[in-house]
Amino acid sequence: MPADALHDDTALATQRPEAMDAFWMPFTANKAFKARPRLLASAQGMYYTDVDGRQILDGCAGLWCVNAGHARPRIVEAVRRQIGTLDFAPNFQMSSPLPFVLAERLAELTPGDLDHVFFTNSGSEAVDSALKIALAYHRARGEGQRTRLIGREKAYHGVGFGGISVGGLPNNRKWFGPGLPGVDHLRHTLDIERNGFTPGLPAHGKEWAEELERVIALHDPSTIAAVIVEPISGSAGVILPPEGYLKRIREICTRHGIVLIFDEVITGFGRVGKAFAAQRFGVTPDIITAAKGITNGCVPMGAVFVSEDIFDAFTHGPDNAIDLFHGYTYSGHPLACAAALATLDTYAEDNLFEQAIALGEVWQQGLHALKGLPNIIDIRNYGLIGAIELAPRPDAPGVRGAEVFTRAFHDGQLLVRVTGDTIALSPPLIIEKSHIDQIFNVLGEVIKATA
Ligand code: PXG
Repeated sequence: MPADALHDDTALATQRPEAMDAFWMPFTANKAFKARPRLLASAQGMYYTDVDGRQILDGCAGLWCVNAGHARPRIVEAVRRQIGTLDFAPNFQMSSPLPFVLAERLAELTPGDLDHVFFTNSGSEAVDSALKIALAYHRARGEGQRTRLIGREKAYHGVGFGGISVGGLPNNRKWFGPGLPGVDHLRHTLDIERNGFTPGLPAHGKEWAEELERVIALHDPSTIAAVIVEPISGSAGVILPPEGYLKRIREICTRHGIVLIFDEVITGFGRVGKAFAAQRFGVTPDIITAAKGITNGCVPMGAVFVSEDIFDAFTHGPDNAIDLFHGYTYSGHPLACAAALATLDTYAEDNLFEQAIALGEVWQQGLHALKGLPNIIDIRNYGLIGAIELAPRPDAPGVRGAEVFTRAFHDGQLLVRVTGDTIALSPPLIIEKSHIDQIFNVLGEVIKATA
């Protein structure tokens, strides 16, 4: 038998599989999915093609990650070439050229002096790495009593034990025991009553930043290591920072010597019109976590960017002492580095970081034109992010949202994200006006058709 008859990759990847039992799908209602699967076979630009040959408009850049659109030639070629050149290289006391080249390139994009990069393979790992770095930083400076971490309600910081501990989504926490000790939470900033249907940043809610002073005082400032926030919460259904809120959080952290971490896994790499949301909001944290768009989603990679001050705290030991007892087999993987470098080139060539501002107005208008359709209780947007919040059915929260999501896919050939009863949108940054019209036409029809 010829070798390719044994293993025809194209056929395997593009046809409905014979059995679907063994793959335990993440964050999925496995029974419902397997009863009516949605299987994507290929992708190009703004569109997926599913296994039935239907074109599906990608309204969420895969999972908030394919910011440059699918199958960009430069990225495809770079990964193809890299795997045949150097498939793996260890990064513990060894390395290869690529992570150094990539780190320098990334440091040019980050705000302030966040010029040192620790590589991970996902956003969850980036978050857990950032929390560990914050704790170790204080200890390295002789402030080892700073062990408390502060997150927020409704936050999503991935699924590691650190991430779910500082995260604020009850379903992601309640199944898994008590989590890290010494964690406290601020309230979230969603306030539909005061801010409902506001285009862009909400006007009300800056005062919630003052809660941080209260929580810090309760525990004593000298015990707090870090505060972690998503500049915009994505997974909880797009929760925006009220005007002035992040600046205030920054001021309070600075006053008390607390490390401020921005989790930019979603907001990084052009999603809001700059490389990072920190730059768009004019607030510089001490650490940024990133992932997703760093490789345009095509090879897993995450990163932690740290300030000069934090990095310096680790470099005072003898030259042969390991400065951080932390790392992953695949930190700085050559394939991910090659993908990331080609991704950064693609972003630059096409000026993609500017798109979310250039198209922001059209996006905002299209989205807010849905106001008035049945069951819509709020619409939120910033950069190329959007959310439509639907009223939950009294007896069945989440079902209306799930129906809109499945109808959009099966009837409207549109991929969106759903979380509870909120439809979230984050299209590739190569989106054009015609796609924007298509997204909101389909969603309008689907929402009208969903009781
Ligand atoms: N932090 C933030 C802010 C995220 O949005 C993570 C950390 C974890 O990244 P990894 O790579 O470990 O998944 C995320 C991930 C959704 C959705 O539809 C969002 C994420 C992942 C899956 C689905 O909202 N964000």
